[in-house]
Amino acid sequence: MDKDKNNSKTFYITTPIYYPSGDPHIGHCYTTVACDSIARYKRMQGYDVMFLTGTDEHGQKIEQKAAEKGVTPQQYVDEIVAVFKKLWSYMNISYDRYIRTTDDYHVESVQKIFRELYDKGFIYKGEYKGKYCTPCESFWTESQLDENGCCPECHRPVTVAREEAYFFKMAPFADRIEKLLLETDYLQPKYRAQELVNNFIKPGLEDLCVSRTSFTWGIPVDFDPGHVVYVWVDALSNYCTALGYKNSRYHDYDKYWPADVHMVAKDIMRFHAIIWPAMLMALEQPLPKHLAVHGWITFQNKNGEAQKMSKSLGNVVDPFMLGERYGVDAIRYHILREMALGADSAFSNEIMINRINSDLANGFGNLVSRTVAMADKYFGGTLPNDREEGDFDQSLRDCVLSVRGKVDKCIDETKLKNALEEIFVAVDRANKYIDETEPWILGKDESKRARLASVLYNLLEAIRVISTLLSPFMPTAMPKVWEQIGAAESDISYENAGRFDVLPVNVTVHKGEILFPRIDMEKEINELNAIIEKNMAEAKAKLSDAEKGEEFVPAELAQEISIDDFGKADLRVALVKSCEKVKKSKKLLCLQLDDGFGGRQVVSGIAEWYKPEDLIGKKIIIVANLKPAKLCGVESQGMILAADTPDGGAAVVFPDQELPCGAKIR
Ligand code: ME8
Repeated sequence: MDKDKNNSKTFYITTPIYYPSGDPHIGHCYTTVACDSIARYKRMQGYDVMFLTGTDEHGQKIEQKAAEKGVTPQQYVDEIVAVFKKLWSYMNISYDRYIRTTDDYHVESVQKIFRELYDKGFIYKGEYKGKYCTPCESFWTESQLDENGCCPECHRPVTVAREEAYFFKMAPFADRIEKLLLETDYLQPKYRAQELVNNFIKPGLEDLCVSRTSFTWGIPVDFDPGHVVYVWVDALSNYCTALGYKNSRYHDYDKYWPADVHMVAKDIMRFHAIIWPAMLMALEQPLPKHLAVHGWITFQNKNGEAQKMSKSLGNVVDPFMLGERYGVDAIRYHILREMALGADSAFSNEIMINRINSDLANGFGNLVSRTVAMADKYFGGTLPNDREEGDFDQSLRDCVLSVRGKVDKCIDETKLKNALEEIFVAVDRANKYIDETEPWILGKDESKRARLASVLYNLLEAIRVISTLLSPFMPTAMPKVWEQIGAAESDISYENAGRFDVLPVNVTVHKGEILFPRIDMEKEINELNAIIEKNMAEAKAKLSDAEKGEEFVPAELAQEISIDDFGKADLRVALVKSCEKVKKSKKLLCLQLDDGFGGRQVVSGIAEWYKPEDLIGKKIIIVANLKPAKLCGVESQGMILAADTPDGGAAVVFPDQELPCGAKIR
């Protein structure tokens, strides 16, 4: 079935529907800003675009969170959905439709979908027994669990679940899905296809549990009370129901389906790459054209390590706060420019500020302000009619006019980082053109006025093309650029981004505010670090012991040993007499100890978590009979005991401080 295009080109793009189980963060922003930029670009190209986002509001996790807060699940999700919508409006997200899985029309459609799959024999009743991860709302088979027997996605412990349930048969679709993944360009990036086939299809696709009886916050299976539809059938259907599939709320299904792009992060790739196509095959509906999978935005802590963003660690980057400080477009630019399709990207305040300063303040912002200021200074704002072509003009034009085609290709491949890189090649070329043509020297010579006018006009034209192509990515700032360079609305179009000599010959510029002010790195970093540290401390204090346990996944237990084996380790109490950092190492401290046997020196990799003064005068525990070793050239006679902490750090074990030095620990 082909889209009914009504003589116009259509384009349908979706974000995942997000769980309203906590406030949105910079990770949610990434997918949404990326889809928004593509949607805006496609609109600019003349497509009739449908851009869908929304919230996935059912499931056990929401039910539990609402109960903890003492509100109904509906009240709970209503409150958080309002924050999501506020953020999207703040980030200038131009979605065309917002679906909530609690909307009546969606509920109606999902019930019909469930029944159709049942009537066709693809859904049957059985008993589910398996490993279930509550936070991820996912069942896993034994072979899929991680090396610690935990959830392969979030690495938290799983529970054994057994209950009557409906199942969706996957086997009939295995061959077609394998072909879809390996032989078409459905999955982007393609290299993930083989991994999916090896991990899930080759071992034999298992039937999918599609109903639950252990909680009630879900869409009821209308022909079997007590069962609610298991989240993935409910959630994935949203992409169709939002267009009016099996409901009468909307009537755009024939127009927009199949989707051109579903964009998701790798955590939910499996569901979109295998289960969703299988459901559509069973319903005899066309398959989406592309599934674009990106990596995680992790948080880079001050030791440079990447951490998962987690509310309970307090390291969740708040997009409202960043937008207030640096402007929404600078944030949009930064996250799009850093994230390569497929790979993870660590969010770092330093990288963000460097990026804003170098690309936006010094690169593009400076290009605009210098050009406008010179047009103002030398011609009172309005360029004269005289022109004189010169060296470098053609090279500037060629470079600027080559950008649109390259960006088109990147957009079609959902490679937004590359699209921005291509545009910034033209920004650099234009800045170089200023250095080459030296307009400040031309300005001193009355006989060079025509040449100066040409140089400034060419720069204004370059800025017009660049800002048009940047506008889908930075929709708030670019209209301010157009105002400054004197571009009329008709000058700013996709067609005109492929042409030069569009602005009127005697265009008038208007000096305006600085588009992207330079950020004082040191001051900002100190302030941002203080905010994060405060959040982390608050989050830690807020956690109940149970939650701390939930976050922390202990390392796997080592192989069993005998008491004799243990007896071989000689553990002793020792006093830290002095301590200093090992030169040339960020991680090592060198400790001088009183071990009750004349003293010794131990080197320990705890400098990231302890300053020397935290340890001096404290009693600790050492492995006293460990063979000496050299660390960074410094001899270590033994090691000190420390425990893993939930945030990936180490905590030194302090014994009773009254114990004498040399006391043996058994
Ligand atoms: O999975 N980095 O919802 P969800 C990058 N309801 N992207 C991130 C991110 C991060 N740190 N954190 C979240 C669900 N995302 C289901 C989806 S779809 C039918 C149902 C983005 O709220 C990313 O797009 O956990 C990821 O796929 C999505 O949020 C998951 O959001």
